[in-house]
Amino acid sequence: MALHPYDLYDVRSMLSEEEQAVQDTVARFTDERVLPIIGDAFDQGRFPRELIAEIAELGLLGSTLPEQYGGGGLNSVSYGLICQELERGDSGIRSFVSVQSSLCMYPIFAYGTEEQKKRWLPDMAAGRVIGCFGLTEPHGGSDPANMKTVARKDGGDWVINGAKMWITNGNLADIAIVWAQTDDGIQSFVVEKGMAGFAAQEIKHKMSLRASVTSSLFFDNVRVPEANRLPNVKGLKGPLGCLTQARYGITWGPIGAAIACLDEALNYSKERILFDRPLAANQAAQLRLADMARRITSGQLLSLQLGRLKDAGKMAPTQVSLAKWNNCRMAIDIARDCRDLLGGAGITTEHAAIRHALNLESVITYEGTETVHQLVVGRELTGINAF
Ligand code: TGC
Ligand code: FAD
Repeated sequence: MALHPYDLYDVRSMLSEEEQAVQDTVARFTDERVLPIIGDAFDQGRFPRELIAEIAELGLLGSTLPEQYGGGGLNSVSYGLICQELERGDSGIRSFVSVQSSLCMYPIFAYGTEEQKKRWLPDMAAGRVIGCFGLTEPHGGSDPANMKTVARKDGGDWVINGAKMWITNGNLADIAIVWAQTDDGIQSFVVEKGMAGFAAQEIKHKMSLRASVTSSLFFDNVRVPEANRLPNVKGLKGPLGCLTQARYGITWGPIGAAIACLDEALNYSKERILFDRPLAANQAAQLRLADMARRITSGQLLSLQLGRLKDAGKMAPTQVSLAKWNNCRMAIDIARDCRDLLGGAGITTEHAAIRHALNLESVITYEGTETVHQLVVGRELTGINAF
């Protein structure tokens, strides 16, 4: 029996019927709606916002949240498969869904009041309200504890001053989940578009995640009512708790990018005739392709087990760090190698490999750089904090 080239260990057979159905639905969306337009969108530096309504219609925003808030009640493995299939199209599309679901809807769900959940979550699930997540600041994203943005209590309101940088969806967003230092530790505030003193400025000249909006946010005495403070968490564990959710999804996403690249390189190398034989007939080429399949298989098994642990309530942040590190490294190495196997053809966005390789430069950096995740694992092993 022939094995599936992108699923050598038959991970698919370990999925429930519902998980398989979710994967098939999102795969179809990527094939039919994302792949035909994404090369041009990347060239033009444009996030395809025309897809938002369909993404929402498919239930991909807040898919794991309870139905009473507009969510789909899906399990974590299904959410992972959503991320994988979207990133097979482009990391920018997966980023949009990650930020909306894990970084914006999740904190409102986990740290907000019942009133706040009812106020924002159903509209966010429907794609009518878009969010962004402001944690990183210009002076150093790896160390968010050194936060300079402050929120000061003033009567019944809060007044926010500071700046955030590299914020996905910044200029698209209707609301921003903003983390700020207070007299009582780090807290989060829902800052609404149009509030006086709040501005977003798009970051241009990106060579990565070009089909995604990335912005700086500025807060100049922005007055936010107490009703917009998420009251149920204080301290760094608030934003880090959101990051654990998003990083979990990001362990799956790059598997999709890597599969897209391997698919392209396999097809190309079987058809490309060099020295009177297909490129794929050379041992050196097969070694490279086999190594890609080996690394994808390892990544798939890692994420699936992580998802099962998460669904069982047993997932530890260090396990997420290991998988985020492994799978981003796996995918960026594969994308670069596929780009090389395509020769000169690999340098244009007519083919996907270079777009994925460039996107993965962001994916390996955001949500904790590779080094940050290595140091988290190192700390777990040694008991010594090297940050
Ligand atoms: P530490 O001071 O030890 O811990 C503070 C508190 O947080 C708890 N905690 C966590 N909770 C949940 N999940 C985690 N992953 C957690 N890690 C720590 C911890 O238990 C403690 O709680 P408590 O109750 O004792 O106060 O902090 P640390 O030493 O662990 O943190 C250091 C470090 C470097 C790991 C952390 O600062 C870090 O992760 N830095 C990287 C920052 C980062 O990833 N930024 C991402 C910004 S968002 C983004 O990039 C979005 S891109 C999205 C897209 O487009 O897809
Ligand atoms: P720095 O923290 O300055 O790191 C620079 C280098 O130093 C890195 O190589 C790092 O690994 C290394 N380093 C750091 N600490 C150590 C150490 N102790 N030992 C050795 N080396 C170390 N943030 C948000 O809040 N919201 C978003 O929506 C968001 N979206 C993003 C979208 C894109 C496209 C990008 C590129 C970034 C996004 N980010 C977002 C920010 C992202 O999380 C940060 O870029 C990331 O956390 C790293 O921070 P930094 O860029 O300031 O790099």
